[in-house]
Amino acid sequence: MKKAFITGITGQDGSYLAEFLLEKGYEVHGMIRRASTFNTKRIDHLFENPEIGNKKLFLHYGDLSDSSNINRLLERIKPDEIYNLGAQSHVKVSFEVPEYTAQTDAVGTLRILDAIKETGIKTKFYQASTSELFGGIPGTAPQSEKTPFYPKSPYGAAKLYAYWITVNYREAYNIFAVNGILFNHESPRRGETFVTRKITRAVASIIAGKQDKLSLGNLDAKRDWGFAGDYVEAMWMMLQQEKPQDYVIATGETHTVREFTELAFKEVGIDIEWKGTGVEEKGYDRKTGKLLVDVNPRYFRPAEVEFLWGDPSKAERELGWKRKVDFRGLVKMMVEADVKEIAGIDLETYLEAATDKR
Ligand code: NDP
Ligand code: GDR
Repeated sequence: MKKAFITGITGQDGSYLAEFLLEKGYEVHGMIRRASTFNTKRIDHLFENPEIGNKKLFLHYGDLSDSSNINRLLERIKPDEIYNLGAQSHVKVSFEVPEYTAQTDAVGTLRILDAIKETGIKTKFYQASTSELFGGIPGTAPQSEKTPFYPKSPYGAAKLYAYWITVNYREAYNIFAVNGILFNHESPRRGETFVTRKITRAVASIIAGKQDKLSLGNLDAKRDWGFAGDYVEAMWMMLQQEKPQDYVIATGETHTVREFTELAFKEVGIDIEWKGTGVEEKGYDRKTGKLLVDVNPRYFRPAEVEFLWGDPSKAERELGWKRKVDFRGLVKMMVEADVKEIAGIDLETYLEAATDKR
């Protein structure tokens, strides 16, 4: 039985990857941080299965800032594959905590690579690199493995170091280490402060009568949004290759934040009216079925990545990877899940009831 070690197992991708690897018959070890509240919500369901919890899935306390712990864990577990998904992953937050972001996202990656080198364990290493490396410079899209980097945030700069130190340890010490340069990927498990989930939660909260207003930042930013469940498969595929190489993973489509918002609200029959900054009016008008969305500079970033559009052709050609969920399907999946969770109703049932009222 192969053993995998995942940092960031409690996050969106970590939870999907753990499921995927368990399904493939792996023994999965995950690093979790000690927190004052429960932080294992995304993987609790796995522990409920008596065949998995503490038989095939094991959690270990640790932190990417703690080298001695990382060394000890790797020496003890001796994983066949390491997936470094742990990170301070919020771009806007990285402007507020740049040093911490560098410690975790940049030096944290070095700590694992150096632990591999020093302990001499035979393992393969996956680094969660990102489309934020590209910075969305005009004229560079669609972005591929050959596109020059130009990070626009402390997060992007930290991930740039992590990218290059991964390449460097591969070349210098012959470690099987790869970068997956993943474009934005989302799911019903997406963190609630990322824009897609903020929007789909707002859809559900508004129809449930728990929220009236929605404020967003840059509506014109373009992102290549895919489904996280599809993307974790690509991570695994990269580690099954003969030679370690870096790959872009994306859908090859790009959409604005505005389009995502309109599509998400359309799923529940709400039309949007866009307003400028400082709109004081009530957001959702139940009589007209219209929602006023305002732009709040609070959500702007000191520097912005305006345009991301990935070219996944190398991964499609060499890994045989292909995304299964398209943009529409992703929006619908997220709206459905949040409507169920927050409004406590199936989307279909809600829509039927709404049609009956009309
Ligand atoms: P999440 O924010 O959902 O998860 C981040 C994980 O990292 C959590 O498990 C978190 O633990 C853990 N973590 C944070 N800080 C530390 C630390 N100091 N030591 C150990 N663990 C830590 O991110 P995603 O799942 O969305 O992303 C996974 C990885 O992929 C990240 O590295 C991200 O930067 C990168 N990425 C993500 C993309 C996306 O669109 N989702 C695209 C490209 C790259 P806790 O639960 O305790 O907070
Ligand atoms: P991103 O994701 O920065 O691309 O990083 P996020 O969802 O935070 O932002 C996407 C775009 O939407 C704009 N935006 C807003 N963003 C947030 N969070 N909240 C808002 O209210 C809002 N309004 C508009 C942003 O300005 C931005 O342009 C994600 C993370 O998962 C990273 O870890 C990962 O590396 C990249 O995707 C690829």
